Amino acid sequence: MKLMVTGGCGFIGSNFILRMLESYPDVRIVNLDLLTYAGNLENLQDAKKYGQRHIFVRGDITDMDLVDSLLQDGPDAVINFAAESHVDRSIMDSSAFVRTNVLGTQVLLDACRRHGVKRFVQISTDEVYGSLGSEGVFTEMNPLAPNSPYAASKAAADLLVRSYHKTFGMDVLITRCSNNYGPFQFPEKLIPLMITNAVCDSRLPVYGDGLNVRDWIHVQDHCRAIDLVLRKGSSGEVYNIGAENEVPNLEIVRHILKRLEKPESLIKFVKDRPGHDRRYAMDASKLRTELGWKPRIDFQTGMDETVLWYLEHEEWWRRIKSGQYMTYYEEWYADR
Ligand code: NAD
Ligand code: TDX
Repeated sequence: MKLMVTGGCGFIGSNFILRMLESYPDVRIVNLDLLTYAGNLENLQDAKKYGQRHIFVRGDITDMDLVDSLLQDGPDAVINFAAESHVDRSIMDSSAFVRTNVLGTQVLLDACRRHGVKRFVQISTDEVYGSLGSEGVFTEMNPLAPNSPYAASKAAADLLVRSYHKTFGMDVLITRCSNNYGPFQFPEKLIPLMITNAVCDSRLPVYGDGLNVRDWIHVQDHCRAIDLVLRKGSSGEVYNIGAENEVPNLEIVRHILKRLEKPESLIKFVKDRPGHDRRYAMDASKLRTELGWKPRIDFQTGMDETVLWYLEHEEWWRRIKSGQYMTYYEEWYADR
């Protein structure tokens, strides 16, 4: 099987590439990634042992000529992970989000059509459904009601993908997953931010009252679900992915501090994120019943391994948490 993966140097894309290379000896992957601040080739060190089965191309998914040239020899499928993915950054400036997440998806869809690519998988998010109160869960039938510029750009991309199925009969699938955690997550996101700040005895900035709820899933369980959807999903369908694991933010932060034997006095309640979604909870029963997926990594074990991974890969995140990252950090957290 020949695949083109976009955004394969990011957190989830790199985990997916490593999983596919390891699981299927006949899989060959072209990885198109712009290496923005969030992309890191070091995430794919372990791909070196697979030689030419993984080919990295630095480039932009909005670059139509480049995408066309890469699709000349017709991969079997394109899996689109490439995105601007951080909600807070989309609040500071949404232009890159619209460019990559919306325009980039359109460029990929058109190129796939021109070159007769058999399958297109769009990696989307639970955030397109908006926010829940204390009750209920998101099913695939929920209306799209995004609240952040990031979520709005992902919802727009989902609608474009859907339209290429309805209008052109393209074989497309959309996966919508809840919050991921695990190795190689960029330390701007809640879990790695709190782990790395705690190691440095820096403050842990908790937004609002800390009682917003996210539904956490280990990145490897997410990647297994994408693999199943790619191979067995029904064309035109949307699949929710989630592990039924709702946790308030403050509980996660306290758990990390306890695990690292750091004091709770490091917690700093800061000004809330504007438009902060209160609660996400995914109903993934379609994926479970139709494709036989279920999560394998329980949260306690997954978190222990993740904290250990960040402790053992201090060089990886210390390099990231310098330079350009600090400029963002100081700007976003200045009045928080
Ligand atoms: P990430 O920010 O870690 O990685 C994004 C990757 O895309 C980076 O390697 C970056 O260099 C690349 N990229 C950005 N713009 C590009 C462009 N114009 N052309 C080519 N490459 C570009 O993101 P992630 O957390 O790995 O998320 C991957 C996908 O999964 C995203 O589409 C995101 O919306 C979705 N998702 C993420 C989560 C989560 O919890 N992280 C949950 C559900 C869905
Ligand atoms: O400093 C912080 N303090 C804090 O309290 C940060 C960075 C976050 N938070 C809160 C906000 C959220 O309630 O923690 C929760 C998780 O925040 P993020 O890690 O930024 O994730 P979230 O906004 O939930 O979005 C994530 O899940 C869905 C990913 O970043 C998206 O790419 C994915 O689509």
